[in-house]
Amino acid sequence: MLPVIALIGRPNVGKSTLFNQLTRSRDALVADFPGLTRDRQYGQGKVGGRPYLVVDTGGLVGDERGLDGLMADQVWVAVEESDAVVLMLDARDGINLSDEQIATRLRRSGKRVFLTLNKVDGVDVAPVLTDAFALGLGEPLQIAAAHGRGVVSLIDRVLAVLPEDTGGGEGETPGETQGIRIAVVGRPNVGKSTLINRMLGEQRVLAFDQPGTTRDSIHIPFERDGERYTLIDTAGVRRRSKVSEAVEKFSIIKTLQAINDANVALLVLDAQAGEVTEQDATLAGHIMESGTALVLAINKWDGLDDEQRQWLREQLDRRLPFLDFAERYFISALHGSGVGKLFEAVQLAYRAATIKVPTPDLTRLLERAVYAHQPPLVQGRRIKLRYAHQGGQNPPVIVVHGNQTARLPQSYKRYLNNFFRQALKLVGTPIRMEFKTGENPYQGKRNQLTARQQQRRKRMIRHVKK
Ligand SMILES: Nc1nc2c(ncn2[C@@H]2O[C@H](COP(=O)(O)OP(=O)(O)OP(=O)(O)O)[C@@H](O)[C@H]2O)c(=O)[nH]1
Ligand SMILES: [Mg+2]
Repeated sequence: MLPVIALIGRPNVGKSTLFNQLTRSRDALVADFPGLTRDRQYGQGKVGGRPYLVVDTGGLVGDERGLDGLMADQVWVAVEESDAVVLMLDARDGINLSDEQIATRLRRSGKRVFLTLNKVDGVDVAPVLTDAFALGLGEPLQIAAAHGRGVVSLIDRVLAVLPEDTGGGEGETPGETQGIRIAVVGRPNVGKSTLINRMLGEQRVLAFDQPGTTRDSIHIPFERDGERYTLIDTAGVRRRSKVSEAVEKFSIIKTLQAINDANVALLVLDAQAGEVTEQDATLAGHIMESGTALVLAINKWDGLDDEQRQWLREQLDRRLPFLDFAERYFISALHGSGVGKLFEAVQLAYRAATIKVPTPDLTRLLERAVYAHQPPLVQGRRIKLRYAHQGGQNPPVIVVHGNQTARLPQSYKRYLNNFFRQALKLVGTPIRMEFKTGENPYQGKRNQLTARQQQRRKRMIRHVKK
């Protein structure tokens, strides 16, 4: 399961700055999709091939009351749901009573705490170090989040003590006994439990609970028409007979982990809510970010008149334009209409997500795409795209090799993405495009620089880095 790291600390210590650093690797991957807004609080990152989830929290003072108390409660829920906590201190501000109160509570939580001293750039940390040590959480790791200093060692240290993500997220094929893993996700009350009940109950399926899965999300293997599936249930349903009484507990962390564990996410929306909400869009964004295949189920479609249906369709186009690759299914979990079709949709999305395309075929497609529409000139030189190979599955990763690929405009990347999608008839899965610049035509041809030129070059590089 995707390990979860919570960032905790007083206001202004630099939690959000660190969050941005830790999730930046993913920025590039999702930046291509228009309309997608990133969640400012929950983000995925990857270091050395290991994915993780980071939670940024609001600043804590230590002894909040009233409304502040409620907000602080949220922070402690995040601590509860995480595998490791990074407690941030401010080297400029020093350690104060708030830090001590937070540290005390963290020590009692039994969570793994990584004490981290931020903003160590340009200050004498010696006195603060002593105070920090007195918090009883060991010696703090020193970082300067704003400059990215120490950030990788911090995450390395955290990941080293956390269990490997064996959930089979990105790039893995499902175990033979599990079949296609489907995460049913959505806001509270959209009808996830009813839908799961339908999917399991209506058909002649073999369903059984598999207890002992960590952190409350349960995996329900079953078979339908000779195809194996595993439903990953975040809705808090335990027994089929008790579905109607089950109180749904919504946890974004649990949801994100389920998405990451799944091959296909079944995102359930509530048609009778009359709109696509912010939270729907955020969940959709997370699914995009994780690269999981996607089927959109618009539930409670019964009882809407034509005008309401039309309105909702427009809402979907407007608010979730980046999900144009996913098919929409209008269903009623309550009455069962459209539910059977979801299985075909899931299979289709899964097949698309796990497609294997040989390099010559991909390269031919690339040539066709380039022939139809040339990449632009950059400073008088044409960007050349030479060949493509597949770099992964679920989602399919297409790696395009050429020169000056770093300068390809977003619009051209999008064009290629659409071209491959249409040519390969991929429905229900995002495609991830990576661009690599291969042999540099000027390689080995560079003139030797004189000592003075080298000095100058160093100065310029230093200047540019600032
Ligand atoms: N000098 C220096 N400043 C930093 C560093 N990291 C963050 N800052 C600055 O500290 C200020 C607060 O940073 P944030 O990341 O917003 O702090 P936060 O902990 O998220 O604050 P709250 O969300 O309000 O609790 C900003 O002005 C940052 O630019 C650092 O490593 N060095
Ligand atoms: Mg912040």
